Amino acid sequence: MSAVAEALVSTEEPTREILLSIFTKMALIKRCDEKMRGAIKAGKIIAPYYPVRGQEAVSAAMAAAVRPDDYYITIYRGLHDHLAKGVPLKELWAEYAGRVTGSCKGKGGPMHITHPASGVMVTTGIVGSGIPIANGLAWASLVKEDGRVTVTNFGDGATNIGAFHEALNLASLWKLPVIFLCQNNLYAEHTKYENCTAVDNVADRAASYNMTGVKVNGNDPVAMFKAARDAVKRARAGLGPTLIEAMTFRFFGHNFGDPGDYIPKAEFDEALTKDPYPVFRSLLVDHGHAEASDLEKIEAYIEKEINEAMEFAYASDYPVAGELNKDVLFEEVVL
Ligand SMILES: Cc1ncc(C[n+]2csc(CCOP(=O)(O)OP(=O)(O)O)c2C)c(N)n1
Ligand SMILES: [Mg+2]
Repeated sequence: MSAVAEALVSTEEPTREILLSIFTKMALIKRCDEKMRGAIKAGKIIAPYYPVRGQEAVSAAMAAAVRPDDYYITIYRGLHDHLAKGVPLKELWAEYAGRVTGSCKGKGGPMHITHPASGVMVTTGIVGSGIPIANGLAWASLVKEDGRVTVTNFGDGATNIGAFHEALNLASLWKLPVIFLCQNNLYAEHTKYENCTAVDNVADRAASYNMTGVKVNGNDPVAMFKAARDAVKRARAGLGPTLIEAMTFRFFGHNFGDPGDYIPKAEFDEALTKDPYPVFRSLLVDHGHAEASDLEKIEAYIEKEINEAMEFAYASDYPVAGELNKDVLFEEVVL
């Protein structure tokens, strides 16, 4: 890291307000994931779903470090990123349910959630494909001088795709305001990290591209927030991209229906002891940041909001066949 970049690294602790905003987002993500799995089981939602339970802290802390107008790209396992970045609950839930009131009018579904007003520009099911698109958004921000930062979220498996390497090289060369956020949950589908990746740490790959690489405990919201904040500062200061490797774990299978029985029991049990939600919840109370009753109020509010969003979604219509070819091409580009 250059001396200028190092000067931007801050040891300042996040304020109580930031901690509670991260907790609120984590609570929303956790409960939404639980309800989504319940809704699929009950046949209320018929869609592919990639559970996010266990990865709440990465998304919640990253989102606390960016501006509302910053850009996001994420993947099929994206519910946590969508919620953290602020896609409205009703539009999100309606899109999962394939209804006209969804963020993509019910035509995209969970694999393609897009909501420019909250900065979520692309959600993709093709592993690694969102990473170079982030460069395009970041390049646009440089040209337009809008000061925005683009965060692209992807898994550990995506770092073995060519597009990842090409994108990191170009982003570093052009000093693009991008944050490459690898959510390393140790598995790519059913394959363990070390069985498909030649380096011990994804973060080490940053060195090949003359870029800052940081490995962080993604289940620790404070550590994750600090790493995210530093990366955002570097990007906004014109110092270019950062690769963050956030270590985390997913507590359910790759997709809904996968029992995840390829994960050794000892590894799973060990990960459960580090479940970010209960750990952070206790920390907030133990360190005097909140009373348990404050957190219960937040959880009750979230429960109500999600229930309302579900009712809203299920009461909405499905798109009609005539909508099929609409919104496919955007013909006029206004710069
Ligand atoms: C280019 C491409 N190859 C393969 C797949 C099939 N596939 C879907 S998800 C996945 C695993 C990706 O793992 P990772 O990047 O670690 O993300 P995670 O699912 O763990 O969040 C694979 C191989 C795909 N969607 N796209
Ligand atoms: Mg993975």
